[in-house]
Amino acid sequence: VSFAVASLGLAAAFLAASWSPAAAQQERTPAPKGAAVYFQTPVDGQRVTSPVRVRLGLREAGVAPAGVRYEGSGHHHVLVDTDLPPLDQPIPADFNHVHLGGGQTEVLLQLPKGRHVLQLLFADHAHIPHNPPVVSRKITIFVQ
Ligand SMILES: [Cu+2]
Repeated sequence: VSFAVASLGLAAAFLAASWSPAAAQQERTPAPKGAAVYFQTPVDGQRVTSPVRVRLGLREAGVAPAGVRYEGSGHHHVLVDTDLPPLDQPIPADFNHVHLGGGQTEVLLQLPKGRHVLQLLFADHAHIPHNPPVVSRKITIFVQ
């Protein structure tokens, strides 16, 4: 009896593993050739006041609102004081991950005083980063 229970436990664990989100992950959208994102403002090391007006630049790709599947496009995300999220799933939506889901190319960020690190990450209609990811350098700003 104890052997049967153990086998069932293993079978259940195997099923759980094979149905995990990682196993069911979607195929990532290929990055548009030559695509790049960068900060127009602020610049690295800049002293700013909140709200911080962040203006984004994009090369060799188009902007489309979240949910709109259009070849060679995606929408912007500003990462605030965080490292890159997992690249095979939708980018989280919280204070540290700001989605410009309407297709905006600039955003006002409310930031507490102090040092902050910002980075841009472009992603497809489903908020999943392209393959390879279209990502900017990190910049550091100082909110006074
Ligand atoms: Cu998004």
